[in-house]
Amino acid sequence: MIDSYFVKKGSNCAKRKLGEKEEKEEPKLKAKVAESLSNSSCQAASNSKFSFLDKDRKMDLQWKHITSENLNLDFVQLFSKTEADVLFQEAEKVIKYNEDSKVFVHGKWHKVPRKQAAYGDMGLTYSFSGATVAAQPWSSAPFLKCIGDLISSLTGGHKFNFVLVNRYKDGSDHMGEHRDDEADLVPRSTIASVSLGQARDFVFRHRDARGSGAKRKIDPVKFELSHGSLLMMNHPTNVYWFHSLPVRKKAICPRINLTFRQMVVKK
Ligand SMILES: O=C(O)CCC(=O)C(=O)O
Repeated sequence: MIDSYFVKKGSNCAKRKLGEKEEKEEPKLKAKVAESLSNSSCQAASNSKFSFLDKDRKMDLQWKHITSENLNLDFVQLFSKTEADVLFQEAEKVIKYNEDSKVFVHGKWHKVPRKQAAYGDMGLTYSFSGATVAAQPWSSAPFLKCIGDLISSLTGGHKFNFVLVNRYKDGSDHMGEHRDDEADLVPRSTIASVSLGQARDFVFRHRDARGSGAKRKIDPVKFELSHGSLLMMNHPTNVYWFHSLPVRKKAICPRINLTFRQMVVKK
């Protein structure tokens, strides 16, 4: 159970008790937000603290297209620092993480070196490396639905029915090299990855250029995922490229990553 969240003070993270400030400052606003976000389609009122998630909002975004052989990515700073802070704090308040998640990798069970949760349409699950994560309803964290809807609207209609949430408490938490190529995902669908909190390096490595038995030399593609950024991983990236979030001991603040996905709906 999370009872506090981190705020950035200069280059440090400071811990704040949940509700400490907002309860005193804006109880009316809080009630309004809860009301406006109480169903599963995003209904953030224009005067709420989530008004910047309005999917009809006009945004002047500076997209960067990142390519290499069969790598197809689009990157943008989607949210301002203030907006990303609001989202980070909301995530710290409402997201309920699964306890003690384990994955089966290289013939052994491993404790997941981060925390995980998922939200989405009713009944959806995501299975990878022997683990299955079930979606909690959008209504338990309605701002997530709003973020997904905003991304759909900004990117010409990619549909998302599921979001996987990964929380890295600091730079020792990480994600190993993998591809998102599970059968649960709609083939060729784009994955939209939103980063909140501590900036972390992200690395793509071509499948033919991994490890000591690499068949070819292809440079890895590395960049930083900043607070409030959006990375669109388009087909065929996940066929040819593995990605990872490596350990970074100097990263002292928590980070939350949201990957919006289109899952196959099983009849
Ligand atoms: O935290 C991240 O940015 C990595 C997320 C990721 O690789 C995944 O969800 O498959």
